[in-house]
Amino acid sequence: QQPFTVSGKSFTAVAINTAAKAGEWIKLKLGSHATLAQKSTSHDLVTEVDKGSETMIRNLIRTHFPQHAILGEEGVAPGADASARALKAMQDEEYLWIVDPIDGTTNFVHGFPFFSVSIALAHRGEVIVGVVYDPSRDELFVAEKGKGVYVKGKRMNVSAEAKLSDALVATGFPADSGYALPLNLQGIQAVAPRVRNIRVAGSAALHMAYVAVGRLSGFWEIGLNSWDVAAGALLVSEAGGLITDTAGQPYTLAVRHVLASNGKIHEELRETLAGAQATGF
Ligand code: 2AM
Ligand code: CA
Ligand code: CA
Ligand code: CA
Repeated sequence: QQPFTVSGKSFTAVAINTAAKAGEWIKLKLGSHATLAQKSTSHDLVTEVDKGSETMIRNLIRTHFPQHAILGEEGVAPGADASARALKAMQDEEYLWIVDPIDGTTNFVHGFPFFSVSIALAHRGEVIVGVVYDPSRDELFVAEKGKGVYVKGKRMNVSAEAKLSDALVATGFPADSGYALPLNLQGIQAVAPRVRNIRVAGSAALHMAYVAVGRLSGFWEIGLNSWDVAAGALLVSEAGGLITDTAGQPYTLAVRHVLASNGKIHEELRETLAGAQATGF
């Protein structure tokens, strides 16, 4: 049996079709999102569209692979502890789909066209398929373990910048910024003078996809969850980049403080964050 199929059904094809369907539906709902709720604070939003997208994704995956487990953001109680517990309970499943039905909800709510659908499939804790879909630009970023990254049928690679001074990097502010906000500000203060520029566009998954295809040289963020990172992590590594935690340790599903890059600027970026005590560790 092929590792990327079960009874002739391709995991990747299902991931692609599911992300595209959910993304198209999200785009239709842009500007008319009805019920808006605050999950924990005014920084932490959820709409009916997040929930509808997750339901659609779960149903599509279940139709094709009823025996697979699914971990989705909107199926987990808010907060870092609940997220970590949910992952721990599921990470050893033979097949686990890890889903962020809208990554960049704040952008979606404000109509800022930088949000995505992120779908990953892990086999016994290792990500083997990662798909990030940007409905605003109709761009689908696809990675398969050992097979590289494709966008619109074209093989993609990370960028070539070898020095931080030539790098365009991105970061993000996670919403429950209690402990992360000061770390982020310290990190930005230390990194800004050493890079070409910084972007903070609001979707961790899409930022990582951009690292994979060479539009960004690097990305870091403190306090993410598995569904923000899993698909993007495979995109980055399959495009020839490096994905670790902010201390430089190898990526696992449990990593929350993320450092992704083209590989060449990784150490310089890590050192800069460490020097500013902005790694979250
Ligand atoms: P979301 O839109 O799916 O919630 C922006 O910096 C990134 O942080 C986005 O990927 C966003 O994902 C994520 N994020 C938003 N709220 C968060 C929270 N309460 N805790 C951790 N991450 C969050
Ligand atoms: Ca959220
Ligand atoms: Ca997210
Ligand atoms: Ca989300």
